[in-house]
Amino acid sequence: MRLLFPLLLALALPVHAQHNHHGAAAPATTAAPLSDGLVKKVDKAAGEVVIQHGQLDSIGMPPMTMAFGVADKTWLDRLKPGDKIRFAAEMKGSTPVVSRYELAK
Ligand SMILES: [Cu+2]
Repeated sequence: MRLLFPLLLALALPVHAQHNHHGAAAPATTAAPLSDGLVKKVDKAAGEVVIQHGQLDSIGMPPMTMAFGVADKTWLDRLKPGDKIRFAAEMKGSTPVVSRYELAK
């Protein structure tokens, strides 16, 4: 029993630390954090914007270039290829959607 306890403690600690880290990275009281993105293409007919994005923790995505829907279709008139944005993404059903964004300086 004396040997087992420290072993269990050692096994339990990393899990606990990970849990705390996750909680600190995504506080429940604030909106999804903004991630960096570069607008590659705007497709008004499809209602999509193709964004080269960084890590998106809100929808569990590694950096890549992909199409997103938009929460507000008027954004498709404002965004243009080459725009650097900071944006939040969320899943709407099975579609990743830009839920808000701001132009990056
Ligand atoms: Cu992606």
